[in-house]
Amino acid sequence: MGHYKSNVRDLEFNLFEVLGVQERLGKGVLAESDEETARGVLAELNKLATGPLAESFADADRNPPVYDPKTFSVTIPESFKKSYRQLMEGEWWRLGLTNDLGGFGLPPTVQWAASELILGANAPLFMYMAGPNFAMIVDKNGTEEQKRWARIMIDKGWGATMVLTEPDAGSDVGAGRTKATKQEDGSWHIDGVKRFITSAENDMVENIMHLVLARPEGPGIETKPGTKGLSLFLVPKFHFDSETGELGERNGAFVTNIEHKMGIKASTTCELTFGQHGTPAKGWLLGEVHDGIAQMFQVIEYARMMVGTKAIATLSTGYLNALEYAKERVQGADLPNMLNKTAPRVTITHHPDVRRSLMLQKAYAEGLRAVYLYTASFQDQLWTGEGDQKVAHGVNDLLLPIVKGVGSERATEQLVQSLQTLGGSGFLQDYPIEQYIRDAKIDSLYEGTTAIQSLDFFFRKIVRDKGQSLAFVAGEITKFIESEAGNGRLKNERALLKQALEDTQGMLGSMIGYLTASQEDPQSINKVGQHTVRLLMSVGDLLIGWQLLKHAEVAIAKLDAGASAKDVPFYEGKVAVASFFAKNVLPELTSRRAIVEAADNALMEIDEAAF
Ligand code: ST9
Ligand code: FAD
Repeated sequence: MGHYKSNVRDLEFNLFEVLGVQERLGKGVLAESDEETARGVLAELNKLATGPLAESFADADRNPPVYDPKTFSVTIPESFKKSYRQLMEGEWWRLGLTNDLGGFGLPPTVQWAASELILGANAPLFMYMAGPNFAMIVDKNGTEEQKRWARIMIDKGWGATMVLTEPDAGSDVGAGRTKATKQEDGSWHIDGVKRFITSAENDMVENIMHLVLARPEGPGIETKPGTKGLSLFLVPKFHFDSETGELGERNGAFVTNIEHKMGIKASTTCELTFGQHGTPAKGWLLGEVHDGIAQMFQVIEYARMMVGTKAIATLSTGYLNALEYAKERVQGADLPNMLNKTAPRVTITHHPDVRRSLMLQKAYAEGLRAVYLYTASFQDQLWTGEGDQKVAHGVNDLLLPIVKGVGSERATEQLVQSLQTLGGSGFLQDYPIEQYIRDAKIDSLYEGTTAIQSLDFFFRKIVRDKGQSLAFVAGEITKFIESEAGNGRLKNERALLKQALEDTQGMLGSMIGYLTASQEDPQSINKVGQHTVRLLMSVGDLLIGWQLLKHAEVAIAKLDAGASAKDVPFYEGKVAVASFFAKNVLPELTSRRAIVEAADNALMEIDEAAF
């Protein structure tokens, strides 16, 4: 068996027993798919993920890609190439595409559930495979000619990259200095150095299309500072025939270094230099409009969902590996027998602290899976055009920083607990968890750090939205609290959820107060900034608690109706984990609220020397 332990049962539970995705299938753009097709996709991909895709996971970590500065090229390890070939031959790159571009006709919920399997087995494979997804952005925003390029990118399986970051422009993308100068033939010459660019070089694809943010300049062009002054350029590694896609000369975008990293070593992280090695780096303005940051955010929104799902996928396999180990590892006696030196030794699942930790890992793994699939259910509405599009748009936007920010933070935190479950063995490379921790840490950093997610969440997704999307979600939670969910068995838990909702609303109320006060006292906004991550994580816990209880409601109904012997432990686990989370985590929100309500600016007044 490979390292990857998937959870298809839980994916199917979310899709078909909770979200009712099957009701959407068979109509409109989803006319070609039904429940059986969706289940079939998960089953087939699961075989590939747990087998051939997972196979190169450790090898590509121990024998990472090698960079050759003489040729600006990278050699990917053979084991990884083999996994990649199998993924491409299975045509899994069609998963996220719209029908007109050759997609499978599946909704985002099913796409993301399927993606979890690839991301959990070997995430860098998913990233290298993203070229066709990037082509969708080219198709959506491009000129007629660029739409043809999009088809070529897909047909030829080209790679693609998102190119924002520079040495002095990370979180602050608007500080980017890479410039673009218009040429007489309508193309642009790009000049600058970008860093940390994922998949910018590899020897698995014949060409790579870089989507580059640069600042246009030249006669008649108004140079604007910040992100609003950036435009998005298509810069291919090799020039190509616009009709046939046949490759031409090498373009002047060269990978001049790759980073040596803590994890996801199979994924190349490249310094990408434009126009500084004797060959101009030619680019073409996407759609012939200067709207770079908004266009790039179409990519970023997808990528943030992907990063969150990657983190959650890794957390889930970490938990399942820890669980398997715990069920077999015999150590010590039951606590009630602790003084009896001859008492029978038991598996560590008998120890209360191991149980506590495993149940918390399960809660975050399954709760966060529910949150990302709930988010995807709004993407389904956008995909099919059904339902209130304004609400779907707003709620999806609201939840993305939760999926990405909370998903990555909790994954990192709980994976450390998964390792702990294995004791000293967890520290060894004989088990996958140490690599999971190394590979998942990046998820709280790229695509906007957690602090950036929290600022986005508060200022853009709540304040700028006038709280409308948040009010919609709070309304859904309230309906659940006021329902009879659980047939009399979730009363206490629903009361705990009610308190958690009030606590989060209290936190938010205080922060809005600090923001309003900043009109008179500009420093007051720093009180908001000290607590945006706390708010993000708290809303995350609230949503997890709610989703787990919704799952418990479904599970109780199934148990009451007489579930099969195989399903009974699954449903009992759903009830247990929801109750555990409500009792053990949700009450923490009360103290977090008190902290926010008592906020002052003492932290901001401390002299730097005192740190
Ligand atoms: C990276 C890659 O880290 C890591 C992994 C790569 C894996 C690649 C492969 C997989 C991906 C495949 C994707 C394929 C695509 C498929 C698509 C299919 C459909 N939402 O607040 P302002 C926009 S890459 C939407 O003033 P500042 C908006 O236009 C590096 N739009 O910002 C706005 O204008 P307006 C990642 C948003 O203060 C404008 O920006 N780096 C959002 O100027 C200005 O907004 C980062 O993520 C949003 N949430 O700049 C950078 N927010 O207001 C992190 C902004 O008029 N830093 N816009 O609407 C930030 O996000 C900063 O907050 C900042 C601040 C740069 C936006
Ligand atoms: P900084 O922005 O310098 O942040 C440092 C610290 O300060 C962080 O803790 C951050 O949260 C905090 N901070 C910064 N600003 C604020 C603020 N305003 N408020 C509160 N806290 C703040 N980029 C691409 O363009 N394309 C890619 O494909 C890509 N892939 C990557 C792959 C890897 C492996 C890595 C490591 C990075 C990749 N990146 C990529 C870059 C990545 O998106 C950035 O590293 C990230 O956006 C953070 O920028 P930074 O590293 O410069 O950190």
